[in-house]
Amino acid sequence: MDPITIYGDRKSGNCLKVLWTAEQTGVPHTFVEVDVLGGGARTPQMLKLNPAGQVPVIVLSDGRTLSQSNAIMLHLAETTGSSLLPTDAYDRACVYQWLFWEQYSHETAIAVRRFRKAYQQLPDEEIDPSLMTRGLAALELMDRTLGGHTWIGGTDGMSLADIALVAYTRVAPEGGFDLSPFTDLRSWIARVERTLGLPVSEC
Ligand SMILES: N[C@@H](CCC(=O)N[C@@H](CS)C(=O)NCC(=O)O)C(=O)O
Repeated sequence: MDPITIYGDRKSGNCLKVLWTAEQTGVPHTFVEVDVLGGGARTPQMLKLNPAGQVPVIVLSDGRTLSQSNAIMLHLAETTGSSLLPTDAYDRACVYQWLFWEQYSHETAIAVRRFRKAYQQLPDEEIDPSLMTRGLAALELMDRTLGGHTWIGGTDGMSLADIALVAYTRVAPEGGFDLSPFTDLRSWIARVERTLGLPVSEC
C-alpha cells in the first residue's frame, strides 16, 4: 500500500488505534502530532482535512482523506488483506459487532470519564455518575466474554476488535475505573499489549 499520513494525538486512544493498525498491517505511515487539548484539531488546516474538527484523520497518497478511527482501521486492514479482519463473513461481522459496540457503549463512557478526570482534572463529584456506571457495565461484559475467548471477537488471532477495545481499556484506571476485579480482562490487556509490542500495563 502507498504511504499514508496519520494526524493524531498520542494521548488519544482513537488515534493510537489507527497508529497500531498501520504498524500491524505494515502500511508505511508518517504520524503528525496534533495537540487536541490546545485546539489543534480545529485549526483551518485541520478542518479542511476533517470538517468535524477531530482526529484521527488520515490522508492517502492521492490526497483523499478519511476520518473515524474504526473506519480507518477497516480501510487499512481491507486494503492490505490483513488477518486482523477475518475472511469468513460471519467472523468478520463479529469483529464489526465489537467495533460498533466500542464506539457506542465503551468509548463514550470510559474515554469520556478519563478525559474529565485526567485531562480536565474535574473532581469526582463534578463528573456525570452515569459514566462510571456505564463504563463498569462495559468492562464487566468484556470480562465475561473473555472468560470464554482468548480474543474479544472470538477469532483465532488478534483482530481489529482487540486493537479498538484495548486502546481505552488499558488506560481505564486513569478515568478512575478499578480493573482489579476483572481477571480475564487484565490477562487480555497484557496479551494484546504483548502482541502489539507495547509495554505491559500493571493494572
Ligand atoms: N468517533 C471518533 C471520535 C474522534 C474524537 O473524539 N477525537 C477527539 C480526540 S479522541 C478529538 O479530536 N477532539 C478534538 C476536539 O473536540 O476539539 C473516532 O473514532 O475517530
